Amino acid sequence: MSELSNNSVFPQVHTHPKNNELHERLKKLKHTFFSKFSYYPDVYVRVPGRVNLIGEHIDYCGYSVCPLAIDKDILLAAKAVEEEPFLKITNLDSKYPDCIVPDSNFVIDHQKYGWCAYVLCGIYGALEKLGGKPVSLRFAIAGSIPPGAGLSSSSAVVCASLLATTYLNKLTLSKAELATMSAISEQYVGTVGGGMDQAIAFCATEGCAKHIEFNPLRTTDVSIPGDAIFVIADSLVTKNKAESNDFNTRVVETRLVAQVLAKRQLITSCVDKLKIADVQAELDISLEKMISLVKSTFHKEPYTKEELCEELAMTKDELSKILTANTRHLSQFSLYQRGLHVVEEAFRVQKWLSTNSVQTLGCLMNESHQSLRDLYEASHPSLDRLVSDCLGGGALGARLTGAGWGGCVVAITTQDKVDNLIKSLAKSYYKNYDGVFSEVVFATHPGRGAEIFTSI
Ligand code: NG1
Ligand code: MG
Repeated sequence: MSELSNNSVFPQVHTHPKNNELHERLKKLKHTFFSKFSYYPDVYVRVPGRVNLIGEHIDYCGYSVCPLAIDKDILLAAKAVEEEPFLKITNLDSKYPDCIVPDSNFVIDHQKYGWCAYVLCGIYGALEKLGGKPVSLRFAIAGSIPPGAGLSSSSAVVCASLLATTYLNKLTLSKAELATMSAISEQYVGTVGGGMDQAIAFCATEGCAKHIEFNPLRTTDVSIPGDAIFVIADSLVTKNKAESNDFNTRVVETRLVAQVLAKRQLITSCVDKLKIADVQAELDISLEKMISLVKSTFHKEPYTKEELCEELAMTKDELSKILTANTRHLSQFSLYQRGLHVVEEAFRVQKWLSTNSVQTLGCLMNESHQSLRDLYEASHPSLDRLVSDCLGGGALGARLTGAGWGGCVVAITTQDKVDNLIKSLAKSYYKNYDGVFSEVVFATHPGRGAEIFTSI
């Protein structure tokens, strides 16, 4: 078994996993596959979930982020077959119903396909790259990433599906290409996310966090300083991003921030999907200057469509092109708050990369959470309570991770204090919780990126 370098091309096939627990899970998947489809898989892929340490809600603005891969993952066993229907999918967890897709001209519809829409996104992304007729596919999936918890279970499914489909269709691609394709194809589910989740899924290095930069995608190992340990705690509030417009609302508000800044600063190359980082690059100024610029450009009251049309010298139809299908009806946009969060959070990433002090990292995480709560309005009362319980339990910092509105928090502590933090959470936030505690609160070990196995 080996890892894939960023520019290395698939297939780089590993025979079987060295890790026993993983081997056992893959064997179980193999047998389920056989009992379902009456033949054995050709290939197995494993794609990890992630926790984002700092840099939240800024990847889709073009700014860099710093996640690490966790050891919870999505496993997918796959086989190419010469028969109809085009696709059959099964999941080891019976909560997720099987799905059959007759031919490869499917339309991705989250309402119709439910969880399988994410599998279809990955297949669709791979088919876009493929000339000619694709092979029919049989997939069996098993996941250990809690869904809707901000640990990127959806992206892991998309990446696993895209990777298996490209492999079975004999496409040879680099990790960066696979990550970029997966990020684009996940958008077919209707949310206009950035590329963080797919980039860490493919490019993670064991033992390190990653600094991920976009346009073009670049990843650099970030060593975790001193004896720092990150603990993940699930608020148990789930959020399905594809079923609400909260996420896309934030994305379009940041696009509007970019448009207004560009207009005021007389930037002429204004495209519909202009990002805040593009404006900064055009102006060639520092993040400190961007922070002042946002503060001096926007008023704190929400902007109406009429005001934006006037500000941008646009018609309502032109303004609509900047919005998404599920945000076109909105009448108010909080530009000051969203813009300020983005540039200050990008600045926190910069400071994060230049410090080795665990205390400073903790402060940056606390500031990030406050900003996500107050400026970005992406928190939830339960997340705020969990963050405060983490700090009460001795963490040096804690923040919501992932898109928010539910899901997990990530806390930073040191090796000697990790047990006390976890015990204290058991007595505070989780005192009435009767599920498996170790599944909802756990220390992370930065894990490997996506892998392919051929013999189980
Ligand atoms: P979640 O909802 O946690 O999977 C989303 C986006 C990321 C990033 C974060 C917020 C997708 C697939 N993922 O993650 O790109 O924008 O929110 O930092 O849309
Ligand atoms: Mg997700």
